[in-house]
Amino acid sequence: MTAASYVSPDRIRDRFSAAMSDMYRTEVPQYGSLLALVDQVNRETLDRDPALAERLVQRGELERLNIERHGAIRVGTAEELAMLRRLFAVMGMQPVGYYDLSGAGVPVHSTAFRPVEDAALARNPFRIFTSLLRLELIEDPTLRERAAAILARRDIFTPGVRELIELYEQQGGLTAEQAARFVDEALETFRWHRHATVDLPTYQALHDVHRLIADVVCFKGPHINHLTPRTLDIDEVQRRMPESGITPKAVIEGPPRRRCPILLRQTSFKALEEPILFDGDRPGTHTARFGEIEQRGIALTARGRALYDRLLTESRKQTAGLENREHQRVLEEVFAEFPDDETELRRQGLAFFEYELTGAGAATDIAEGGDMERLIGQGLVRAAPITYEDFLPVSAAGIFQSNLGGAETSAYEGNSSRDEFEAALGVPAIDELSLYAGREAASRRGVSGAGD
Ligand code: OOG
Ligand code: NI
Repeated sequence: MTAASYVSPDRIRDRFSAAMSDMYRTEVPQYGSLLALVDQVNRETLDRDPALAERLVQRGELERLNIERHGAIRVGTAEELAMLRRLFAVMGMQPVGYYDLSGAGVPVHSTAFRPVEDAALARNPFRIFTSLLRLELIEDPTLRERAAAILARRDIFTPGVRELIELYEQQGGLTAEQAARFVDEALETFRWHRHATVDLPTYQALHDVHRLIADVVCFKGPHINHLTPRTLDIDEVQRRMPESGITPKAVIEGPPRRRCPILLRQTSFKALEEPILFDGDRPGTHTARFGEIEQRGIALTARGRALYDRLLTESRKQTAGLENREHQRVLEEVFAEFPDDETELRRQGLAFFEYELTGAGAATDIAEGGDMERLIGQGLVRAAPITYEDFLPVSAAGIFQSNLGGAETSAYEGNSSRDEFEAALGVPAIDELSLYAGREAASRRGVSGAGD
């Protein structure tokens, strides 16, 4: 078998993401309504703003917009996380970033499995925010051991997917038939299970410590808990959600609305209370699955990120308890300090850009080490913002909390443990900033090396 006869990981990811979306649409009809609303608002936004449409086409992002999704799952053990890493690798997805949510009262730490190469991102940037439960944060030792014992009994992977993952690793690829089977088998891990694996008192005891713990421990697998489309106007979708019969969470997470969007803005609708069956077919309910939308902006450098973090912290003192409109108004005031102009973002080294020669630039001999801003001013080079492909810990905590009904707590503060997370994962999580920096640096070389 030659490499050419294997299906590319990009193709497998694309199919898997579509299959996951179909499955979630059947399982959670509100997700279908949200997709329709996002699609409608995206169309209107593009009609209203042809310059935005043009920029998206140039960056190859218009095509990916309609298929772009991120989802989230939560697992219970190091073995589960390590196997997931191998599963996602079949689809060209690697662990990027480390998110510690314990400081926000959520007993998990997380990474995002996603493609990293430009071409793969352009094809389908499908990402899965993956959290590992930190059982060590359960104080009661009896309950902690009980949770660990329950988790030790389950296998969240089908025998078929285990075989196919091994086959992929041995062969270096999957044939069309194997890839099709892989998609079907892998999907099983993310499916909803109506039967809990425990009795009601056990569920209740775990739920009383933290609803998230019950969600991770009491089921056969890590059901996908949301799947998120990307919108071009999150404020408008939030405003219209009630008209589609969807109740949004109180406020939009992340930075305020800006002329040059930065990082990531997110909002979600409340998790559904769904009927389940405990041991002995005793009926009950569980609340875990919800819907979310996101709007993506430019990736920030370490310096830009530090400014974002500082302003966000400052704003949080003032926005506590405000409804969305006031919340946004205060955020905008505080973020007035963050330059909202591409030239300034570049000059101050706050955000990442990709540089390329214009037609005129390609026809000119450009000296190496030339000043980029001058070349841009002369119309020889074009700078395009690099889109942020990752997540934000404070926002993620806000999404978790709005769905767990938990009040903010600092119960688990000071417990960051990247080393332990990476030991469980089996590899280091890739540093997201290095990916953006690498992309920017390569584009700079492309510009100055063009005449060589
Ligand atoms: C994940 C919540 C975080 C995001 O987009 O930041 C998240 C979860 O609830 O499992 O999805
Ligand atoms: Ni999400």
